[in-house]
Amino acid sequence: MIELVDPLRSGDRRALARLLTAVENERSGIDVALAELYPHTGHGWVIGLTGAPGTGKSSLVTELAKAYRKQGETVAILAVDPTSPFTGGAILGDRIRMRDLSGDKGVFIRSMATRGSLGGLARATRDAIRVLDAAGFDRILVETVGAGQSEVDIVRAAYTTVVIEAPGLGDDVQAIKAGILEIADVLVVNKADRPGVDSAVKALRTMLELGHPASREQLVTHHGKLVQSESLQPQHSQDIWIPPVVRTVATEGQGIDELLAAIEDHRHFLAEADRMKRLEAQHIQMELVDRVRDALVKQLFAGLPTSALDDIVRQVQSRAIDPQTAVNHLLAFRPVDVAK
Ligand SMILES: Nc1nc2c(ncn2[C@@H]2O[C@H](COP(=O)(O)OP(=O)(O)O)[C@@H](O)[C@H]2O)c(=O)[nH]1
Ligand SMILES: [Mg+2]
Repeated sequence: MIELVDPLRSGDRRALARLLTAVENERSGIDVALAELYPHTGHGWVIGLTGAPGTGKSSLVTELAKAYRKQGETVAILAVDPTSPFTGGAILGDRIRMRDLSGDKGVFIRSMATRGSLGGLARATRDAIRVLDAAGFDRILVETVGAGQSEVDIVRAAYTTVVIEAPGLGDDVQAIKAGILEIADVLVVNKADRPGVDSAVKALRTMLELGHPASREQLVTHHGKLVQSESLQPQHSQDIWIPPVVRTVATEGQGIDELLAAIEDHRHFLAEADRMKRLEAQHIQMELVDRVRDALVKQLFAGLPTSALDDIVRQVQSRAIDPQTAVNHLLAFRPVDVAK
């Protein structure tokens, strides 16, 4: 794997594709390659785009990519689908949608599906973004289906998070809005050619007004549980960013300039007063917590014979011990216990 890093850095697309496959499949040797390319990351602007299926994410991503290309910037698109165990039909639709981009050497499109746990996907997404970043792309667009946890995970990797809504998708959308607002840096109401767009925009604006500044502070507090460092907390009230609401018709390229401008405004906001540094520090801390958690779980279970686990399960089942006591036993378990 490590021999792919130099070709990756000099623009070799096959090396890029192979490294991404290795990330996705958690191939051995990928950690060494990721360590090698890490110093070359931190340059591309990572934009997360999330929203319910059918809101027009892929269409918008395509339009954004075209616009960035016009400005002479290179673009990588990573479509992450936590709901699909394989890259199937939806991606075919995306291929057709994104065909305007095909043949352009300044664009790279890749989709990634769930393999194993959601946690595994979050990790693979972060690593894939780093590979694309080290490959030198100016803009990295990450599309994820709005499926709860994945939205939150994308925030941990993206600098600017765009949440996409569309009118007429039903009331369940309404219910998740409050949660979605907390992660949005830019809100898009796509399908502005459809009826109901005015009320959708109005509803969002109302929720934003109700939610500010409290909801943004909640987000920080929520992060604060993981991230205890003082320096990561907002220093001033002007640290609060109010997400703009942008109307678009992705299929006709309408509102794309406004969306581009909103993303750029957010980028400038982060560039001021060390905000970017603090955001990145937050991301790194959360990532380290995730990785340590994964590593400890793996380490613990690797050292635990199946018989010992079976035994503890039986004890819980027979009500001899409760689950938390069982966890304490598991945590205190040493391989030497078996030898005796
Ligand atoms: N009327 C209308 N249809 C749109 C618009 N944007 C996307 N669509 C259509 O909505 C469907 C879903 O779009 P897609 O980009 O695949 O959504 P995704 O599932 O969020 O990625 C496709 O048939 C698009 O052509 C829009 O602004 N107006
Ligand atoms: Mg899509």
